Amino acid sequence: LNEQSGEAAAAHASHGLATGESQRADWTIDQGWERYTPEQHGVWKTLFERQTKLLPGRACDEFVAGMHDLPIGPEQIPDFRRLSDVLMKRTGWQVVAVPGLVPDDVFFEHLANRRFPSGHFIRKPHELDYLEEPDVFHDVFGHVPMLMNPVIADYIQAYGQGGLRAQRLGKLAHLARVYWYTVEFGLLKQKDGVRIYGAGIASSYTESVFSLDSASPNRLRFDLERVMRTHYRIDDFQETYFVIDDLDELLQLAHIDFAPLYAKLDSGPEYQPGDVLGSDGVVARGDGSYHAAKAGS
Ligand code: HBI
Ligand code: FE
Repeated sequence: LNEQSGEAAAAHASHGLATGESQRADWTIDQGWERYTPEQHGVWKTLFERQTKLLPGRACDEFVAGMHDLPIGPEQIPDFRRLSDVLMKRTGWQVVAVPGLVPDDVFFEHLANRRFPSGHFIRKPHELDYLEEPDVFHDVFGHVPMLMNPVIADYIQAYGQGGLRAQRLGKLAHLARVYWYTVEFGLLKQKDGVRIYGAGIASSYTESVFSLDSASPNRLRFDLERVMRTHYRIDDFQETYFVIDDLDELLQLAHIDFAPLYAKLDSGPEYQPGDVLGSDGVVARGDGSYHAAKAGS
């Protein structure tokens, strides 16, 4: 979840293991569902309720449908065993618990085998709007509903397989940008307007509003090579969101041989997060006011 290597990030994962918990070679642990305290379930409830109020008319139809069919509700942090039972029947995916960020190769290996690694911990009451590592609210509320969709299910598996290849070719940074601008921060054009499908947006109260309603960010048509050349922000709202026409556009990506593209990326420009190019399909050009105000203050 980081433009540097997940390796470095995982090394200072701050959410340690409770006594008696043990980590397997693939970094998975027991979720320890019985160990969540009433306060922790309460943080989930706060996050769940405010996000559920916000998402109608903002999240894409596939997100809403996935959420509807899963055992996810306000009262308790979901039990991964019950989520996996439903997911497995629908798309063959499972949710496995990890202590936080895991090394890139470990992450990809899980995805390639249709296991979604989810942080088992939940953010503290004073961190509701910002945290560095993916917790159970981001991973389960943000990602798991989309994994109920067969297209996303295949796309994320392909990302895992592609990640292992990209690592061998030294092109991981470029591939990670595709994940970032689709699975995490993607927007989708629906008949009735632009909607959210990215988990980083869908699990964020403030960015759910910013990404769709603010005049500040650019909303540009997704283009694979363009995205692979584009840096992203990990510490603040995105300056640019890339919009796809439908989820099938992602499935096509899963079938492209990236090797020739990686070779092409060895030369040519890199773009900054806020750049708009003459060749871009502009859905909405942002005025950049949000980040400009921050830079000036
Ligand atoms: N680990 N648990 C977890 N979740 C992620 O989203 C994640 C990770 N490790 C590495 C990683 N993401 C990214 O850096 C890769 O997608 C490149
Ligand atoms: Fe994520």
